[in-house]
Amino acid sequence: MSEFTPRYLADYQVSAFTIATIDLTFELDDTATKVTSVMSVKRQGSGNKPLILDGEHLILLSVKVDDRLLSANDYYLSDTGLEIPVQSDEFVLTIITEINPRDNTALEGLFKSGDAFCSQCEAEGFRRITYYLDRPDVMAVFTSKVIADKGKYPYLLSNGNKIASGELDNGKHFVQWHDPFPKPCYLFALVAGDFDLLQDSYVTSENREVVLEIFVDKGNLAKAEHAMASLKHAMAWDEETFSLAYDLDIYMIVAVDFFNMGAMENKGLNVFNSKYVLADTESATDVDYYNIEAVIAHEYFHNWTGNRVTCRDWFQLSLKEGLTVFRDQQFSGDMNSKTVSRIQNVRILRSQQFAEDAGPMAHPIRPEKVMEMNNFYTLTVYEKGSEVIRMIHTLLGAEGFAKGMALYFERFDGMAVTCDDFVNAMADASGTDLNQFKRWYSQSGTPYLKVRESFDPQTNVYRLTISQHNQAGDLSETQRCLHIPVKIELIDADSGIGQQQLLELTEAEQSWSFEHYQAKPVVAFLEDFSAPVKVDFEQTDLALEVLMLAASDGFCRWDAGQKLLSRYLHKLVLEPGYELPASLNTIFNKILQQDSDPAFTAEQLTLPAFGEVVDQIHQVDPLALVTALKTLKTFLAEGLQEQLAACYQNCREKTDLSHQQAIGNRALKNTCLSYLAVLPGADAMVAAQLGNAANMTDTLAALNASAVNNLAAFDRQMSAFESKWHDTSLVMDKWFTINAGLNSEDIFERLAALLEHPLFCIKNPNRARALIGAFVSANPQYFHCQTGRGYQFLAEQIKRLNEINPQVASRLITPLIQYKEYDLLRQQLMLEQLKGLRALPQLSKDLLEKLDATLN
Ligand code: 0A1
Ligand code: ZN
Repeated sequence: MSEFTPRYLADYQVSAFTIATIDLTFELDDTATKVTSVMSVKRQGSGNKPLILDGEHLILLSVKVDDRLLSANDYYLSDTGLEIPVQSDEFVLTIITEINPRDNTALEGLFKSGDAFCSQCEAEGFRRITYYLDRPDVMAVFTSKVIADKGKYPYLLSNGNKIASGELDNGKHFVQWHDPFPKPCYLFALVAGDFDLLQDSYVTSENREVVLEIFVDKGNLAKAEHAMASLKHAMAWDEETFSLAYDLDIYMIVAVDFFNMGAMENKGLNVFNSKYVLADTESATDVDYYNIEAVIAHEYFHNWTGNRVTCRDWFQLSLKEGLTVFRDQQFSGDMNSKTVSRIQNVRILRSQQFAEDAGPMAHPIRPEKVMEMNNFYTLTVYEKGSEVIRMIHTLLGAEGFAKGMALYFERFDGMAVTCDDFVNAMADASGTDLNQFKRWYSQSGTPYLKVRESFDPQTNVYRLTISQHNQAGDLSETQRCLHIPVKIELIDADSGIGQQQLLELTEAEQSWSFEHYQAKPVVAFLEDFSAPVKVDFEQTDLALEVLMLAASDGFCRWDAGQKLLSRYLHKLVLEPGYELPASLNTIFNKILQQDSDPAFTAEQLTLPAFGEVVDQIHQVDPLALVTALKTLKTFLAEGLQEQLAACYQNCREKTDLSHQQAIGNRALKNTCLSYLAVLPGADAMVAAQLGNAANMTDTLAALNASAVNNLAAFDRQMSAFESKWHDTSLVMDKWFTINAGLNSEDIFERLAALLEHPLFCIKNPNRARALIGAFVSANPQYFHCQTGRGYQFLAEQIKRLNEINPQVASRLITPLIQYKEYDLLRQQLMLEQLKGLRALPQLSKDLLEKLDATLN
């Protein structure tokens, strides 16, 4: 049970004991909360194994087996748990512990978020509350009584339905909750505080009347409206799409300021990072609104995919996360532009997940070895996991997939199961063989496809050959052929008519022939990004331009443009004086003039992100890439200045737009602004937008343009913004982020001052990420500067966070452990910092796992 030993999927064993019910009582206190836990425990199987409970950072006050109070000689206590050598097969275990929520800066278990008490138990936080079998396959019925001062904590919340409440002595009160659904302890939640409450209701398709409650900090009631509307949309969508209705009489959401992740799906009581709840047009951007809708839906969808059917063990995390991300992506696509939503998914995958899959922490979507589970809430498990589910959806079709979902719930409702169980349900319900497909669950790395084409004008036959490869080049013994759905469209060069087809690649190399073509067709490859792969397909500029305008699939139209832009970025990196062709301006002018959804046009005009291109160029010099991006942007801005200005003006003048149209219009307008702002004399334009902005989207776009181009008025503009918003925490996060992206030589002095700013608080994960994380991801020019100062800055902050909040520290280290993506100079500078961190005396398990994977 040593703290630093890895665990292996192959070692899974059924628990020696189960817990059918747990009755908890919390006597809340900032530094000495008393937790009484009464459990009915039962041995599973034969033998007389001892009961080994997990527990960390706990003070044990007493242990009782049935009526017998144990003495210290009756059990073994360690830093990680409590071992009780019991003989009986069935008994009542009563444990009393004491915990210190105030000093819990790791934000796992029970902690204080501002004035409120709040819990976070996934993955293994419940063991910081009491001794327990902290594993997802132990499912118990929870009853929880919360006792606290009534004045300070008028709301006492936990999972399920309220069954009792009352007054106590000394100004205290209590509320008792009962959750009828057996659940693993990672879904337990407790919140106590003084909030404003937004109430609503929803009648499910099964005619259940559900009370909906959103708890927010006082004064923020109006900012919860969008979250509430999103919740109701999600509830209706899941009924319509998968016939899944909500199952309790109450659904509660609490927004807190101190939270490591986005949100948590605790049964009936979701806890949210306030960033994913609070919004009004003045203080939140269009992207914030979109993300709130997506995260609210994600957590709601977990009620079925995660809570009703949960994971057998943590290696199966993608069972619930990949599936739930897929569900929230489908929902977002239905609620907004499908194509633009899909483009956003792919951007994240390509710029971040591909790098993770090529780095030292690469793992299959179902990892096989884990030291710190919190390190595996990754883009791979979530985003690639969702792509894997999407491929099943593509192979089975929407109907086959829905049947698979129905069978999955029929078989496994109320159980803790595996990824294989899910895939088997999909296969059985649809009659599809998914055995080879299952390899996606055990192979890491991004596969890439080599595509070759030939056309025979004699026979009019067009032939497409696709081969699959892994990162290392060829498929090795351990990396076997995957089952890959490849959606294509063959576009007839003359008529522009397309023929769509789903190809199933299952071998190392396969060819397909298409007849009756008068001339070689143009191929839109991997429509809708039908598989999470890289593609090596040499298409001419001309072919890409045809695709940009004529492919039926919006994703392919966008992707062709990205490929064209990446091609020229590549050339600029390798040959800095490279002269860009005028044809680029011609085609992007056509894009600008097309009569298309403005949100989509904005995506087509947006250059590939730094991270996307890093992934495409071997050991890239990051500053050469920064320069290439600037050169390309300036080239397009100069070449299209008039048209961009006209489009900008046109967007500004548009009124009478629907809500959705207005969002697209702003996206296009602000994309134009980001080009125009690189040209001399942009100051007035940026200042005018800032002066006239009626919403946060326009304000931030202007401030960002000011920061990226280091405009003269930057400091003045930021001061004015700060004066206006200093009391609004989520907006001040944005202020820190814009500051971190400033393209100015004195950035390190500025960062030092920002760390000392009265509103900077490293213990608040949002704030830490807003400054440190934003500098690292949005300011490549200085993060990667030749002196290594950027890396040093990051390492210093990670060192501080290692002791305060290991999860946040561990996420921030990502760019350093991916050091092999960069040139040798950066590699050496990053390694220096990594080695320094490895030598820290009190290294957390989170950082240790990543550093050892990187340095060994
Ligand atoms: N299950 C949540 C994500 C989550 C995971 C871990 C946490 O703390 C370590 C918190 C939240 C989700 O997918 O939304
Ligand atoms: Zn999730």
